[in-house]
Amino acid sequence: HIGRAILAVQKNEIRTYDVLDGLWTFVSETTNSGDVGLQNQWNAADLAYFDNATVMPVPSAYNDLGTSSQLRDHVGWVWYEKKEVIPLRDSTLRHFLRFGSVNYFAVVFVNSQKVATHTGGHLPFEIDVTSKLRFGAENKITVAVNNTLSWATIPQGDFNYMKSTDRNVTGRILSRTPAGAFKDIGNFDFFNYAGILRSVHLVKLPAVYIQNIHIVADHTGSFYYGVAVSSNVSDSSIQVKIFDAQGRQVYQGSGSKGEGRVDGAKLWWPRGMGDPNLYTLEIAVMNGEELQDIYREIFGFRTVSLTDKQILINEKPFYCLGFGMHEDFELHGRGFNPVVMTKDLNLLEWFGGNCYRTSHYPYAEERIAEGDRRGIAVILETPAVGLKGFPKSNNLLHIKMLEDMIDRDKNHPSVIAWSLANEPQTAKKESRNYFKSLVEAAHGIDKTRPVTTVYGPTNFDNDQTADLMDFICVNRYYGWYIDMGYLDWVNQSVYWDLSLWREKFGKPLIVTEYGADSLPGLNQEPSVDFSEQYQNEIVKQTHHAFDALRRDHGITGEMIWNFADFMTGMSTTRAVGNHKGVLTRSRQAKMAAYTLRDRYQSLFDQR
Ligand code: GCB
Repeated sequence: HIGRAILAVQKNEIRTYDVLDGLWTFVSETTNSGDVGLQNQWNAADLAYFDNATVMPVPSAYNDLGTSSQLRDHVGWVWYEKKEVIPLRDSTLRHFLRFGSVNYFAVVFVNSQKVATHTGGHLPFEIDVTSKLRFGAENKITVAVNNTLSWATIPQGDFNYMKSTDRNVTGRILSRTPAGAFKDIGNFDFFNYAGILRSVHLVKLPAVYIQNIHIVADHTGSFYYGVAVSSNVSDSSIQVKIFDAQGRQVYQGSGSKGEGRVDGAKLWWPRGMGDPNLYTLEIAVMNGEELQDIYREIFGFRTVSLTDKQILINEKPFYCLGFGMHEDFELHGRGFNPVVMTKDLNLLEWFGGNCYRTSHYPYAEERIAEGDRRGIAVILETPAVGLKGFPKSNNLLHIKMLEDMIDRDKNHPSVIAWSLANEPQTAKKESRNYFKSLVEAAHGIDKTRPVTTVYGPTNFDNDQTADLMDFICVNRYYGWYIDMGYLDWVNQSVYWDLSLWREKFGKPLIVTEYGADSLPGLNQEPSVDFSEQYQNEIVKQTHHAFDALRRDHGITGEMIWNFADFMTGMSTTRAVGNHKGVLTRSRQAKMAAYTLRDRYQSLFDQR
């Protein structure tokens, strides 16, 4: 019933879809209520008549849209319901319900019947619901969503009932916490936004339809492709064309796989190295003269390769001037919003940036496609942030998420690498086999992109996995988590630490995080922590180290943490979220933004 959603939705002469975004009926169970809704078959009821029924926009996180801390901090099930009339004229089409991202666990019902369950946020999934629909009538789509995190989820969280702290006080038993109290703490530094976070589509396809397309095109103009069709069709019925950006046909062929060459292919380059030239691969499935299905996939001719020091794009050194980011904004949280995406990417270009990492989960498909068009390189990361334990069951789930991610984004020229995880506890011996299997899985399905992991808690001498990676990413916070206040040590410490990683592994290295919190308008001269000046000085000092590393050892990129302030759970080190943004959460520049912009623009010009 359920499959990874591979191809992005597309409207064309054969394909169409309904967008199911908008206001859905919404009911929240009480926090951690067990499975009350499932047990009482709320899927068979009409949620709109529930006492606590309200509406919730899709796509959006629900957390910040209410007025109670209960909804914001909710742990457990919430229910969404949407009624949709499906036209009779569509009854010959196959219908797929496609979710861009539901965080974390989803149970989907159509007309009260369970059609699928799905585990994990940030990646799309689709369900063939054709046989469950009533054509020419109203249909009810119900989604139960659970955001509980545990050691078995990815990312991992610590779900714990509070241990008994009963004390006998002069004959009376007193407990510190109320009966049934528990904590669910995500093992990561961002708010666990939940709900239906990306668009929902009802995709309408013909009986015989294109399921998957893979295209690999390199800097010499050579390419090969593969097409999967839902039922067996003859090779001659699959027609293949390639068009350039002006719509001129540059290749024609047929068959479910093939290879060829486009003479004089214009290459895809990241910003600053050339134009991000794109091509269109058109796959048509014919039944004699009749067109059965057609799909147009955007791709680019480009090669990613490595030396011992550098990432090369089209055989030229690529230096990443980048950002760690988040999908995060006021009110809708991690819910997709094209307004925020557009502002973010425009600002990234304003800085002179050419690259970002999808810290700490795969970002929306729309954003990756914009990277293709703008020439912004992307390191795509799985949702595995902060792994502490490495059991087999997590490994299988992690591999599935990695494969789903690669299958979704394999044709994007802007995606230059796969990041397996952020800051796993890879000093543990058992992490080695765990990561070995991930590297093999990624290489097994995509031989054209390097694989990396972002290291934080480990060092060059105790990490058990870094040698398995094609290149290495390291997060370092000298002057903040280490040696707070000693700004004049930062340069030397950063140089010392990263040169050791470089020397030991002899692989390209990107510094994927460095930085400091600052509260906008908090000014202190001489600087103290949380002032704009302090953040600005850390950034400058770290840049001195980067210049020396570039000169002596070679590094292949730098990424500030973070592009913008973002929401987190409550903790003593966070004041209404993490303030390491060089932009505020509403995307206004702090002092350090100008330092970063000067640097990125001058390095950008030098290339
Ligand atoms: C890190 C994490 C990132 C945090 C950051 C911080 O190393 O990768 O998720 O937000 O540090 O600010 O502590």
